[in-house]
Amino acid sequence: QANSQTMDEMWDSRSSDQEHPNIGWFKDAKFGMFIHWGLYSKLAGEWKGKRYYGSGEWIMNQARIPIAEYSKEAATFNPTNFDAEKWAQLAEDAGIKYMVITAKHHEGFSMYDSKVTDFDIVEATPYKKDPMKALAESTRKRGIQFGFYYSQFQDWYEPNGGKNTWDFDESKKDYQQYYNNKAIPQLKELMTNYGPLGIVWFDTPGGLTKEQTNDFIKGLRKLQPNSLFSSRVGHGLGDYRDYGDSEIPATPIKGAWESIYTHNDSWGYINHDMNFKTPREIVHLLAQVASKGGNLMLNVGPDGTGKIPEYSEKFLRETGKWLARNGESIYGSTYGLVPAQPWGVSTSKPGKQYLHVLNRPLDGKLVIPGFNANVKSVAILGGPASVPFKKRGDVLEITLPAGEAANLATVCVVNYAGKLA
Ligand code: JFZ
Repeated sequence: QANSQTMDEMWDSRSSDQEHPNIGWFKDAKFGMFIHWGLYSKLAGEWKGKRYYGSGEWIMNQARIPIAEYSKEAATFNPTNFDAEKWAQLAEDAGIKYMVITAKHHEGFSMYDSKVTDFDIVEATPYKKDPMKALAESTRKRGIQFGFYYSQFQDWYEPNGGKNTWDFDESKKDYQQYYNNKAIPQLKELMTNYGPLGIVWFDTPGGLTKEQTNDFIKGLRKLQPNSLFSSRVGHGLGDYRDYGDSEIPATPIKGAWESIYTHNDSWGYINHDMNFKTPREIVHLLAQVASKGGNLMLNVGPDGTGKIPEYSEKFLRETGKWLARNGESIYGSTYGLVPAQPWGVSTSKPGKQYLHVLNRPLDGKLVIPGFNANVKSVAILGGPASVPFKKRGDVLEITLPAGEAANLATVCVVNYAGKLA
């Protein structure tokens, strides 16, 4: 809907010698938290008594709300429940390694202290504080990489920003004017005032040629050479690939990449969406994405008061408990060498295959075809250091211990010698 370019146009597959020198932490991180938070969070998927389902952050567009009306919402936006320490602690407890939050989404409202516009949380709301300052500190102090989402092209508040077709005529817009006077100066603020950023997450590119995009990137890189830029900066540029929303590639991918998922059916908070993925579903997603070599960035949508939905909090904590026991199979792993099986998926570290049992066979027997390396031992993470296994030619058979029924996903570690081909 929002794209001016297709995924293919947005990405050239790149080889490892072109990788960003700071890509290592990202490849090891595996689990990120995405946060969509803005004025739309207060609207919560409702406008003038009518409900809108999915993508709550798009309500201004969905309901064709004029800027003059939408911007009035800022006067009553007062997120007094926001607590940076709580959010960052939840992320840490969930086993999250990086956080990316919307500094400005398509609605055009700045959720940080911006001198570029008055339409920001400090000047336009009764809250008057900069939540991003606090969040940058709280995450960094816990060793969590912090980053900003910034909608660099779509800005429905600006006469020259992309894609507000209900207040303006798109054909009369001067995108360059918008880039020069809002997007670039704001990105400079974000990359100057919040300490080292792990990521700048661009979205839905438009209005720039490839050459202009290159210049745009070069200018920003000077401010923070270590920050990673998402592929949605456009034209096949950026430091790692983002798949389309809720998409896992079919085959393992070598370069750095990320799958992004909503927790319920929306990015921005919606008060009538209870379709939250369970802890089991989250763990299985994480294992599936890691088995292809990628990161999972899972979204949470805090409400307009700054509260993270109770199910997001509860289910993330349970995910964190699983990771505390099984994280060795996720963090720092690379894609699995055992292809997906009816019982589950695998991840790798040198000399080890981690078998994630997502569907436990009723007889407890795992069959792993094509395991043509010498198996030394098989262990269960957080369980027995040695479990029975047999080799029949290239077929490895493992007998899972009884019990484990409550485990969201049992992980077997196969220690082997030689090369799995
Ligand atoms: C964009 C936004 O429009 C949306 O509100 C949300 O922030 C999401 C994370 O990103 O939506 C997109 C952008 C790209 C694709 C899909 C949805 N894509 O490439 O498949």
